[in-house]
Amino acid sequence: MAELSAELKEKVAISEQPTVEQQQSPAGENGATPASTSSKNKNKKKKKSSGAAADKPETEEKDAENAPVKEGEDDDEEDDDDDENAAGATKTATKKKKKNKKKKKTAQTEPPTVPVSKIFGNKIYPEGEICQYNEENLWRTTNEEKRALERQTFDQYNDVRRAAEVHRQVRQYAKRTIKPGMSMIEIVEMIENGTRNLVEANGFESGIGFPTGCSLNHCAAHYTPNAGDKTVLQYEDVCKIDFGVHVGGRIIDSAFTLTFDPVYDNLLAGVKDATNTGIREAGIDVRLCDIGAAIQEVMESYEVEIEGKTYQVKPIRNLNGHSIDPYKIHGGKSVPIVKGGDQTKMEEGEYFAIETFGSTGRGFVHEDMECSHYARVYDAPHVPLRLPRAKTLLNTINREFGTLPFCRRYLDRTGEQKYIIALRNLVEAGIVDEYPPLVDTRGSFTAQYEHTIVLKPTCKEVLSRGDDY
Ligand SMILES: [Co+2]
Repeated sequence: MAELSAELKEKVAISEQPTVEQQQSPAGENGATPASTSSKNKNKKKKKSSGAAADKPETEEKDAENAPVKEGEDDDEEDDDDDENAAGATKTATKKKKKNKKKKKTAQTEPPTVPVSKIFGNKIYPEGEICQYNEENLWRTTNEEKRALERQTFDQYNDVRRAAEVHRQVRQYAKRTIKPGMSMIEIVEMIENGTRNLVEANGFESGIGFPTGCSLNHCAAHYTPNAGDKTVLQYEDVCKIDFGVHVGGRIIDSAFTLTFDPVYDNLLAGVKDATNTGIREAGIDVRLCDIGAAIQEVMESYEVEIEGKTYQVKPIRNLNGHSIDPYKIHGGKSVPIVKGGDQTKMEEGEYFAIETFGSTGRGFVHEDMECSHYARVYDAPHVPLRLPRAKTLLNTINREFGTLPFCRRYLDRTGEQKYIIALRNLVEAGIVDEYPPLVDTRGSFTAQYEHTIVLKPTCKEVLSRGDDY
């Protein structure tokens, strides 16, 4: 879920200059994925993407015979294996077989309904991508004190890894299932039902982290359908799927862009490369402004040709990544995606959503369209509410969502009805914040990629990394 720059939040006079006509591509029946190479457009790319960070397939489809062996943390297991190896090959084979049988995993269904806690019977969830710190922090890798600190925090990491595994399984199902012709409501409900089932949604213990964004085309962020929205996904749409999963308030915030027309391939490639650049640059004592500068340089090295017009991919300069605190999606630090940001540093133990947005428009968003996203203000002042309806609505929000963002559809599920005026009262009283859709110029196209990382004492972990992105 994107963070809007505070200093740019005031409404600015926007000249609504259409930059490109809506794509006129023939509605094709082929659901070509963005992975297919686009030969028809000369997608120039000045800079070579290293892509190194994206390549590790640490989240393979779970083989039923493969116990979820963890590296490093699961010391007992490692030791056992060593003993076996010492004991000789034959013995090792028999013992291993037995062991695997005991730990045989339950397979996931299609659509996904099996909680990941049933798939990982030992309740140890897979690590994300592990990245070593660079030079000045390399000492951390082997430092005993830092290693001990990390072991003490294992349960917290294991919780958020469970959320990450849910995110991977749900999004991979969504990617192979979402097709043009589906309504936006069908799409978000598919993702939300999958999330609730796989994370065993249960009050504040575990559940959805924030509303499922499915922003289209020039809308970059914070659109999810409200009840009655008839919007249907089109072949030529550029759809940002941004959804959250939490366990114990530890939120995974991760997003990707879904397209069917290969004409957008280089827009997506540029944004993916930019996000991976931000992830690569992130580290303890790294200045946030330096991350923004690196992201901008990579993003702007891409060009995309749409309808005969070439666009340099622009970062949307008033959208940011952000730190994440427990039950608090926007934790207080912003990760810019252009140069010139502030010099605050990242610190040990912090969680960050590294997200970048690229656009063929102005590279600047403003609020537009009907609002769907809301969240109680984290440290809201106590305001006496005169209207009983606003009071009961606030009780519902406190009971169901606490400080986690929610949308109108989630309020509908709680049985709340005719709450629009009461909701507006809460916004005006400063108790609830609204997050309206954020759009660039009409006719432009925007893309997004996002991962959640944690700066552990000895290494950086890209929690939501999968073999898809
Ligand atoms: Co976010």
